[in-house]
Amino acid sequence: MKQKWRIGAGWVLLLAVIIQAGCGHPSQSVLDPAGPAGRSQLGLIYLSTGIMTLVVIVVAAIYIYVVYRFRERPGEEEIPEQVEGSRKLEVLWTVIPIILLVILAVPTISATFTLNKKPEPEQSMRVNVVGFQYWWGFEYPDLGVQTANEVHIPTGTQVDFQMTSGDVIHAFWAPSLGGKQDLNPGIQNRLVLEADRPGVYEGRCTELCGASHALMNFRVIAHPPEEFEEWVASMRNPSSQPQTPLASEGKKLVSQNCIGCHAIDGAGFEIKGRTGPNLTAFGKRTRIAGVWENNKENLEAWLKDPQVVKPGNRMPAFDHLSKKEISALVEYLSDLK
Ligand code: HEC
Ligand SMILES: [Cu+2]
Repeated sequence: MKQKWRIGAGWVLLLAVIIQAGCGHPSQSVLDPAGPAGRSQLGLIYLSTGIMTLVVIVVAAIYIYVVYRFRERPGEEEIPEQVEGSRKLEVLWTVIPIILLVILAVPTISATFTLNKKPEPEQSMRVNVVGFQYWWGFEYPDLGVQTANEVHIPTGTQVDFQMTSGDVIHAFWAPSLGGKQDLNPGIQNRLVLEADRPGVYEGRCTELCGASHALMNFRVIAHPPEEFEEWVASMRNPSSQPQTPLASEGKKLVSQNCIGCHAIDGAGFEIKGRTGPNLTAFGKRTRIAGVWENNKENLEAWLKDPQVVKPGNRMPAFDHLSKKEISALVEYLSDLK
C-alpha cells in the first residue's frame, strides 16, 4: 500500500515538474542558465556529453563492423589473424583517450578556478549561508539583514555566498544559477553566483542530510537593483507590530512560545532565538518552510503539527494551543511584512 502511494506521489511530482517547466516560472534547470556560473557549467556539460557521445558512436561502429566482418562463415575453419601485443594498436588506444581527457580537462580546470575566484569586495555582495536540518539561514553581514529559506539578491551583481553548516553536511544548489557547494560544519566554503535577469530560482539541498532532506528547499529571488534596495530597506525597518487585537494576542503567544528559537527583528522581544528560521517579514515569504505555499490555512496546519509537513524537523507541535490561539498566531505572523 505504502509502496503504491509512493509511486503515485512520484508521478504527481513528475507531472508537477513538467507543468512547472512549461510555465517557465520558478526556474530550476541547468539547461536554462540565468547567470555566468550556470552558463560556464552548461558549456562543460555540452563538451563532456559531446565527447562521450563521439566515443560511444565510434566504439559501437567498430564493434558492429568487427562482429560482422569476422563472423564465422560456413566451411571456414581458420581463426582470423591475431593482433595481441600490436604496438601500433596499443599506442593508438592509449593516445586517443589521453587526447580526449586533455580536451576535457583544460576547460574544466580553468572553469573551476574561475568559478572559485574571490570576487572584489566592492563589486560583490556577501551573504552568509548556514544550513540546518532542514532549513536555510541567510545573513547579509554588510546590510544588517537576516532571513531564511528565501534569499533575495540584486541582478547583475556577484553574490559571494559563504557557507557552513550548523549540524550535518548539506549542499547548496540553485540549478539555473550554478552550483553546487557543500556546507560542512566548521568550514567556510564559497560559491559565487550572479543572476542576469530577475526571477525566482529554485534551490535544493543536494547532500542527503536526514529524513526531510528532500524537502530542504530554498528560493533565490533576483530583483533589479532598485527593487532590491527597496527590499533591504523594508527588511531593515520591518512592520513587526500587531495591527489588530487578535494579532496582539498572537504576538503575546509568540513571546511565550516561540522566541527561544525564532527571532523577529523590530518586534522588541528580548530574546532572539537562533535555532529556528528568522521570522522577520515572514508574511512576505512565498512558502512556509520552503515547501508549502504561504497562506493562512497552511500556516495553521504547520503550527499544529510541523512534523506532518516535514518529518523529523526540529520544531515542536503546538497542538495544545486552542483554535483561537492558533488563529491569533497566524494573524500576527502573516501580518509581518
Ligand atoms: C524548539 C524550537 C522551536 C520553537 C519553540 C518554535 N519553532 Fe518554529 N521552527 C523551528 C525550526 C527548527 C524551524 C525550521 C523547520 C524546518 O523547516 O526544518 C521552524 C520553522 C517555523 C516556521 C517556518 C519558517 C519559514 O522560514 O518558512 C514558522 C512560521 C514557525 N516556525 C513558527 C513558529 C511559531 C509561531 C512558534 C511558536 C508558537 C514556533 N515556531 C516555535 C523551531 C522552533
Ligand atoms: Cu540538507
